[in-house]
Amino acid sequence: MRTPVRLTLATAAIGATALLGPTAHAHAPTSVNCSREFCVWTDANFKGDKEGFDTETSGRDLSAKGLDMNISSVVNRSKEIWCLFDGKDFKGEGRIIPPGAEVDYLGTMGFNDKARSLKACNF
Ligand SMILES: [Ca+2]
Repeated sequence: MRTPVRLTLATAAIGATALLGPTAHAHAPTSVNCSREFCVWTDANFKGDKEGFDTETSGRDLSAKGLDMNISSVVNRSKEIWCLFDGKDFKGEGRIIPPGAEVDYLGTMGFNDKARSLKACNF
């Protein structure tokens, strides 16, 4: 009886992988809606890999998402102020991204590929 059970489990795993399809990214796909939340891209002009954040998924460790020192554009469609930091754990030099801001190239703020952590920050 054990062998048929194992075969069933293996089939289920393969099915789940196939469902992700060729466009799946290496990191887990975001569940954040970029029309309402804070989103970042690895390239300028909102291109490249995308990741969304809400106040519960603030990126203390951006390296886990492959974003460490790689973010080049951001959009803040949340109602909160977001802050980018060039150090881990919200330390170092920072940049403020107010609600409604669309920054197509962080280099204009002197911050291209510099962010190592980010969060919604209230002053
Ligand atoms: Ca980049």
